[in-house]
Amino acid sequence: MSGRHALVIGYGRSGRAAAAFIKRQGGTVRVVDRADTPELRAELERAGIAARLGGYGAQDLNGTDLVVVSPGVPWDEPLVETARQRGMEVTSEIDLFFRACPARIAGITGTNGKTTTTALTAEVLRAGGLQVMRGGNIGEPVLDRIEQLHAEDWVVLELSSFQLESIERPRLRIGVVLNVTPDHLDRHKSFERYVELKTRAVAFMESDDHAVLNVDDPTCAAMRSETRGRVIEFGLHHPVGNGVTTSDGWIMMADAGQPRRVMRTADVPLPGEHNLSNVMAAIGAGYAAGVDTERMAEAARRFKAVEHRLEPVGTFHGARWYNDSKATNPDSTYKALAAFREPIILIAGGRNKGIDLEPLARTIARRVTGLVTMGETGEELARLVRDAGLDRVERAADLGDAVRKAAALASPGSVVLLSPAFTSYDMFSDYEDRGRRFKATVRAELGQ
Ligand code: UMA
Repeated sequence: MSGRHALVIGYGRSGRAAAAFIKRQGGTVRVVDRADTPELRAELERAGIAARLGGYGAQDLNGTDLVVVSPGVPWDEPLVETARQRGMEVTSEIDLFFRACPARIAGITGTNGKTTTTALTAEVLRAGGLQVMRGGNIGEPVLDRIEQLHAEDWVVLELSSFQLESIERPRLRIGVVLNVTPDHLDRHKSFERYVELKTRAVAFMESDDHAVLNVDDPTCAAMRSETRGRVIEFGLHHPVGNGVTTSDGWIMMADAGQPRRVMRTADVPLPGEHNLSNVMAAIGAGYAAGVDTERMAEAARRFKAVEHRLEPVGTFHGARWYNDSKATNPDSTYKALAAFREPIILIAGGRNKGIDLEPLARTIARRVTGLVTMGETGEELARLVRDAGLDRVERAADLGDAVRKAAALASPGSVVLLSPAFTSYDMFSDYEDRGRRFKATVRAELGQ
């Protein structure tokens, strides 16, 4: 980076890590960001970084030879396209990481379950005595920690489609693909393009790498023919040749020899079949890294829910409340709805990413006993769910109102679930902000 003049577009978690790395390596950094807030200004000043805030344009490329794009900035953003046309190098925090990382990288991607499986996989590998750094889309940038890594270490990365798009050669020693259903179509334009980006997680492998693929998902199963790596399958509903399966209440490892028991399915500490599948994926990754079966089982048994993914908030007036704010697409909400047998009061709604609301409305009407909607899609979702036959539907003005209305619909023994099915950007700064405010509001409104 010495002698390079970088322009970082977007000064969030990823941009901050990239800027710090480039400066440490002897390059100069300028930042542009569409936002302009006193906090952002203060932070840039503290870091001693020159910036232009409140927007950007072609003039910001003057004096630059390297453009670092944040994941939230479209890869075909006009400024980025102009940089390419001018022959400048375009990269990202995660791309710079892949280029310079001395350690082995295990990557987890898929539409849903990435964060839980990333956290689980990191625990499984650690239980095997391996040195592990966890990061990526899970909210923990890695480039600013790259100097801590050694060749024998493992990096366990959650990889989003935005990140996979921006990595020139995403070679993974272990690549896990959990599932692929329509998401982020506003950004990637077509489902085909989205699948193509997810496939990059296994497309750059060599023959001693491992692709861990969900055979219950046809798109993932088809990736078998897109990789040179060895395939480890996992599946609950389809036969597994070499990999992780279930039989008679046990998670089993089926490889060349006799299938071996790993752990009881009843000992999986997270609700729902999708979480059983996530645990099986992490076990597949652990197997690829050579972790002992008993160690893997121990790590999975003691695993705790990740914040904002079916995270228990507490029991109030006999109803159990859950924060599933990470559900930013319908498929994630379907999985949450399938995780409980109890009557469900659902809180949903937010900003739409170009998804048809009708199938969601029909599933909600069939599966829940009461619905409270909020945010930009709130009105339409409420109407469609009523049309699909559910009477107990309320429209909330804000989060506090949603919590009070859901509490009024709940009864002892029911589950109250925030699983919005849409992004949070209409009312909150991100899904974490939405989840934390939800928990605080529930406790303030209903706690003792
Ligand atoms: N910004 C612009 N122009 C834009 C978009 C954003 O200037 O067009 C600015 C914003 O004003 C802000 C900054 O860029 O100041 C934010 O950058 P960012 O949106 O890339 O967010 P980061 O904080 O850098 O977080 C990113 C990932 N965000 C996105 O992919 C949107 C985080 O994933 C990730 O955890 C983090 O890097 C560390 O790797 C979050 C996410 O929502 C969790 N991911 C999506 C998902 O999971 O569905 C893909």
